[in-house]
Amino acid sequence: MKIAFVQPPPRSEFDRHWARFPGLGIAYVASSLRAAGHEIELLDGKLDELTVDDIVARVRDGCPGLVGVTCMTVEYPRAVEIARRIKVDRPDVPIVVGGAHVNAVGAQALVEGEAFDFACVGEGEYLSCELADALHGGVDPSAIPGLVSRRGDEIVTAVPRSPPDDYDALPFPAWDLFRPVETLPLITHRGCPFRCVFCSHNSGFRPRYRTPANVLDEIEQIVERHRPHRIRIEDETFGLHMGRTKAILEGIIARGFHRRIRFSAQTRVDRVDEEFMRLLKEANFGLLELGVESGNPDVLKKIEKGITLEQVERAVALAKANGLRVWCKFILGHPHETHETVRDTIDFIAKLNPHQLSVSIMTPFPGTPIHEMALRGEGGYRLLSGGWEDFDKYSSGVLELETVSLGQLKRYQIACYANLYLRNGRLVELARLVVSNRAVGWEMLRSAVGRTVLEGARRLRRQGDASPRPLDLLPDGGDAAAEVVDERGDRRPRHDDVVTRNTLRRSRRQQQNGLGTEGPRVDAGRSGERNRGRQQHEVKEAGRVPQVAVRDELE
Ligand code: B12
Ligand code: SF4
Repeated sequence: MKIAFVQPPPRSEFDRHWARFPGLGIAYVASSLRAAGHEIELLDGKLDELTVDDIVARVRDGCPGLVGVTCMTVEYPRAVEIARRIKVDRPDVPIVVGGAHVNAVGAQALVEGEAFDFACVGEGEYLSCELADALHGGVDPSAIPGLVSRRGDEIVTAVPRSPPDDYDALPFPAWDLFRPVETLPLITHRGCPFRCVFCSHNSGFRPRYRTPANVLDEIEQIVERHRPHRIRIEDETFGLHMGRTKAILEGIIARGFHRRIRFSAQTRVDRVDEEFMRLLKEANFGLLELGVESGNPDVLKKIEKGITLEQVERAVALAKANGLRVWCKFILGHPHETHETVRDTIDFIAKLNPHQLSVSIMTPFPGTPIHEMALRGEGGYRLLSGGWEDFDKYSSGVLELETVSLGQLKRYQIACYANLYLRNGRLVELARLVVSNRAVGWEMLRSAVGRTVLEGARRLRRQGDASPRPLDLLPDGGDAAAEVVDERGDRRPRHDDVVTRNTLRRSRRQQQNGLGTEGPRVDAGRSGERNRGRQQHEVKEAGRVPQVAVRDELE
């Protein structure tokens, strides 16, 4: 069967910044499908700069028997738009959606995306082959584990899919389908057992490993066939199983890959030691990414990061002493964050003086404890937007705190970067950074200024009144302390802040469709295998469209 895979095009400068990295998930799914005898056409809106129109035209002309779309949360609205447009020309072509967003929301991906016929919840290598075979053979695919299917007005969720038993058995990602790039991703294990409250756990909690020999064979294939400048190890924590990690590093050195290609990786500051750093350097890992998140010890405890500031300082010092470049990543807007804790972070960044820095704003990705806190107004949070397109953690407009407004968070975000370079006398580097990232920098600045002006205007209008209080956004009708405020430039706020009763509106839509409103709660529980199972089971039992947990497109 001919299958078209769609990578949605970028929407913003922030998206464009990431668009140079190819998608590992679809590269894996495509290679499994190809190994099973299917023909793959890649429609890459990022690397090939295809527009939505281009993608729709290519599907119309190419007549695939199945279209697969991948998306993270921020990309989901774009994915929905593409599917809807494809269905206008080709109502007969089945469309399956997968990726981090779908793994988190499950059946809801079909509730909100009416043009999707199927959703893949979990890993897609085997599921996609089973789906393609079923469709090819005219068999009903709805019992395929991990699959959510639309059957008329009904959404059917099959039992959850367990991850593969043997990751060494998967064919290597199909990079030949992609345009050649400077950096290719590689993953040596999936799953992270830690419990940071903001993390999506897209690959689940239980770590599943490939053998070092299998990883090294993939590196060899990449070096021989695709010749990128760098391999970026995408493991969430490269040092998770240190014995195995060191075996991979020693293998890289023993097989001479370190002389042919550069590497980078990310890990936790508590999963490093002197020997690991030395091996990284020897194996030609130029850059080590470390998730630090906050410069305040109490905040680190609240977010269950499980690390201390001392461990951070030690890891950064060890990396620098071994000649590695260090890239530290922070988040502003943690639960109960205050101006003081943010200032601690700003100071800590300057003290650490990493070579590279990323500072994002807390974004409540579905399936995370932060998402649930935001919905309930816990942690001092106020939910500002329910639109998935706002779920970009660098330009995020989704959350603010009662104590620190979004405008302030955005200004602090810029201050973190400025302070790092200015306080450490790195003026030339700062100038270079500003020039080379001017599009993203400009968008960041524009967004901070825009939000600050908006907040100033609101304060004047309100003359000190509090924002309208939360409505029952949770599907169980509970007293959710959350509000949805439309602040996007193209639409006018209804009152001071627009509070949207999306459940009400959705209920109305469901009533019109004769589906009733008392569906089970599909809460965006953690995307770990256990909760995924619970969600799906509930939907299946009720056999009808579930109520939706939160968001809305703010008509
Ligand atoms: C590599 C990576 C990137 C890379 C490459 C992204 C890419 N296009 O693949 C880069 C650096 C570009 C990146 C960028 C971003 N990322 Co990122 N990234 C990751 C990381 C570390 C690994 C992803 C990966 O390759 N996993 C391994 C593969 C095998 O798994 P997979 O992608 O889920 O794919 C499997 C299934 O989902 C499924 N599948 C996927 N697509 C499809 C499609 C079909 C049709 C089917 C059937 C199945 C299927 O099958 C695949 C194989 O099993 C994850 C963390 C993680 N563990 O997932 C974060 C993660 C995916 N990223 C995340 C985020 C938030 C982002 C950003 C949005 C950050 C931001 N700016 O806010 C940007 C995206 C910008 C944009 N618009 O593109 C979040 C996503 C959360 C969410 N709900 O959206 C994650 C989960 C990190 C986290 N812990 O929160 N990212
Ligand atoms: S943030 Fe990193 S360490 Fe924490 S749970 Fe997520 S992947 Fe694991």
